[in-house]
Amino acid sequence: MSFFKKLKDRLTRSSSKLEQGLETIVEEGAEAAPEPAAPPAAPEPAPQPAPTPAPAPQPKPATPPASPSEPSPAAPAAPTPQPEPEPEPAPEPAKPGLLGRLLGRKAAPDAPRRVLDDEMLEQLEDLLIASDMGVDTAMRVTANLAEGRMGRRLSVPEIKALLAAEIARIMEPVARPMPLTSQRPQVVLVVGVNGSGKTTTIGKLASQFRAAGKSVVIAAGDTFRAAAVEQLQVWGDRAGVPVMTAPEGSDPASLAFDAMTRAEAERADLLLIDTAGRLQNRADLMQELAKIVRVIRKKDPTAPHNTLLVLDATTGQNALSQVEVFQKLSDVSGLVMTKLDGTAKGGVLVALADRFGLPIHAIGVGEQIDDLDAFDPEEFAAALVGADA
Ligand SMILES: Nc1nc2c(ncn2[C@@H]2O[C@H](COP(=O)(O)OP(=O)(O)OP(=O)(O)O)[C@@H](O)[C@H]2O)c(=O)[nH]1
Ligand SMILES: [Mg+2]
Repeated sequence: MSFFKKLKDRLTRSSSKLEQGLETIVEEGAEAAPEPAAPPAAPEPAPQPAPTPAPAPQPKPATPPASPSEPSPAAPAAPTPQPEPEPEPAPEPAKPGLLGRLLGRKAAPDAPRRVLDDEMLEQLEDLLIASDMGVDTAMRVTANLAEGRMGRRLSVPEIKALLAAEIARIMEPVARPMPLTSQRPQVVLVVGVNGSGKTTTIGKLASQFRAAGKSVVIAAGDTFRAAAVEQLQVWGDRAGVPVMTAPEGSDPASLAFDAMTRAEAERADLLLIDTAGRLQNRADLMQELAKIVRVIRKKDPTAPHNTLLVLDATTGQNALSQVEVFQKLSDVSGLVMTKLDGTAKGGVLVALADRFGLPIHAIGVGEQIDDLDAFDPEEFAAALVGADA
């Protein structure tokens, strides 16, 4: 099953809530008879002032969690249509972007339509806020959607397409796989609150990197909870990756140091360090993370090369404050969002992208190894609003 299909199937708590809301909004103000004259809001030459600088020209390899030069197995290198550098508003249908593709599909001609007015915009905004997109982002999305379209009659599929295009545009700049560096080992520190999915994500990443031919060492740096170590060992056994452990309650920094020593001795490509999410207080957590960093820097002053913050989508808006907190505690270089299955708060990812601009490396939609994949903005946007990609 393609990851998009999985994402779409599993993001339904978010998408069906949005979908139902859209249907209600449109039906509520729908016009009695479909005017034959009214052209279905065609993908007019994007009227937006395109505040985002044309998505960087770097080609985006559709590789999952990381961007190795070699393809990683979990990403069957799906060709990602690049948002073509838009030429002057083309007189003729240029290559359709997401919006064009979505709108290009035949909408039922007699689908209910509603004239876009202020009241409808406000309702759309509320709907987006209810999906945990946050007030600022919801306002921005609806404002851009409205640009040049006030007074037009829109159907649900058209609104979905417009929303998806707008969301994809916000997320495009942050969709970046975890960069793979030439350092050996490349040290990846994984942080996040208790239960966000750090250990599971490390297990999935280790398996995927392993399958891509990388040598990996895991440091079970959560010495707080014995179960965490066992959990990692299960993942490690499955993936054939060594897991360095230490007795419960021992110093995670010294474990990290030992793991670093081993990873260096074995010339491992990657060292993934798990950390505890639950500590008595923030100061303790900060101290613990700082000590881990200090110690591994004795071995490699440039480490850690990545600090991944793992966020649980079901916490909704709370994820925003977690980013703020962890940016103070550590040098967060990228995000992984887990548990997008099972939440009606998927919009929070849009808010995160809009607010922080931190790279989103991967998203998790379940508990199995291949339930983690690179973040693709168009697919995510389509899945979130319940459209086909
Ligand atoms: N449905 C779903 N569950 C997930 C996902 N990622 C992780 N989980 C589950 O979330 C729970 C917590 O995951 P952990 O990986 O233990 O989280 P953690 O951050 O290591 O937690 P602590 O070690 O307590 O700080 C586990 O039951 C995982 O199976 C996901 O993408 N989807
Ligand atoms: Mg854990």
